[in-house]
Amino acid sequence: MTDAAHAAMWERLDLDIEAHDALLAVLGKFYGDIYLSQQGRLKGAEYLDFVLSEVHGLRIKEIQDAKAAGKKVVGTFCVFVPEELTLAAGALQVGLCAGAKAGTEKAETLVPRGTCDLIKSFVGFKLARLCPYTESCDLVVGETTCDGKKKAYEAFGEHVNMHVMEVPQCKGPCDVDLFRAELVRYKDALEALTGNTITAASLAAATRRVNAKRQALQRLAKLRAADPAPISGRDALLVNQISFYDDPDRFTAKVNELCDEMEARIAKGEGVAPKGTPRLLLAGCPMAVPNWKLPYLIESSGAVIVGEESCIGERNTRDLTDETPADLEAMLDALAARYMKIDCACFTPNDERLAHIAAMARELKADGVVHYGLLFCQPYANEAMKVGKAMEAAGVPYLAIETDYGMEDAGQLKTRVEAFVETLS
Ligand code: BJ8
Repeated sequence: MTDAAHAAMWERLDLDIEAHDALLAVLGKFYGDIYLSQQGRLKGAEYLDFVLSEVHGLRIKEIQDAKAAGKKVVGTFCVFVPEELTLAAGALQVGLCAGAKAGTEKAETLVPRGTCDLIKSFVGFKLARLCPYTESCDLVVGETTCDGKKKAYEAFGEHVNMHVMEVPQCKGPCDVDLFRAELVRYKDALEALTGNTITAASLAAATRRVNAKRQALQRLAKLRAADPAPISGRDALLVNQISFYDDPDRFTAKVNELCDEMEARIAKGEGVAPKGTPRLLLAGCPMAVPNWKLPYLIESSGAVIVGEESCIGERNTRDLTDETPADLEAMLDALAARYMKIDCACFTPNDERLAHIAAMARELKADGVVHYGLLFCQPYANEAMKVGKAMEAAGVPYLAIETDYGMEDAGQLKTRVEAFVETLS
């Protein structure tokens, strides 16, 4: 696509062209500094570079073409929204979580200042007309997870066509029933939006596609147990970030190709950092594109990240949906069972998350755990303390970091990370 074709498409989406150009320029520079400067990247990373370079270009064109062919586009902010149902209705699903400071002043006219940057970012991107994904959506799906999000959706819903799913806060049998009922309500909303009926056959096919994507990501996650690490944490995070935007089948094929290359690299004993480089597991809040600050600071401080315990990581890919049910009702049961395993900090109690972090640290041979909390995020700030105690009990060195999308604290964070890495060397 030419620059002129891109610009025409963005104009049709009513983006603020000047501000959008400035955003892409900053993003390009940031990506160059953080990604293209890496040594020993996999050949398959060229695909990641291409997708990122076209994240507001070719992928948006594909989405616009699909819309012109009659498809509907659904935007989401949370891994509780089942892509299986969206695909079964013949719609496209895209992640709208935003990982950059944008339109903050405008966002603070809709949500309080003391709101996490993830929320302010998606509100800011909308109000400042900067996100072609948001502008492509026919329906935006929110969810009642943390208080910040559920209240923000009330205000956000004045600007987009919105459906909010209720996610329970506990995991008893009545909570599973509640979420099962919410799946039916979402299914009804999708059918009304698309005019398509979700059948057992369409849901079975969609479940296989989504499972295949998660299996490819699981395969990649497991290969990171090798020492030396076959892929940088930055590239692995990018793979997970792209999973929310890319065409699911193409993405699955590309991740499997990347895994083939990683296996060949492991067989040769090669990696992105020398054997013995301190290995860290990153746990906590999700890191949406282009939130790469902390991974960059860690990997430029002499350590390598070997796993992400987050929704843009294993919390989203750990569990598959049972493919054995043959009728629609049993398939919805299977979906409810699968999604209610997600160990988001919005649940109480949420002790399984502590066990998952300890197991990941063990399996990935991590030398330490870094907990990332977004400033003003209560659920993960509370759990950061519990994770610290659990890691102490497990004898795993631990560092808790709270930060936002700004760069003001980068120097101070780097000093803390370097000191932590030093103790592991
Ligand atoms: S399932 S982690 S994607 S809710 S950082 S907005 S929690 S104040 S993102 Fe999440 Fe779904 Fe849970 Fe995952 Fe609130 Fe915290 Fe902000 Fe957060």
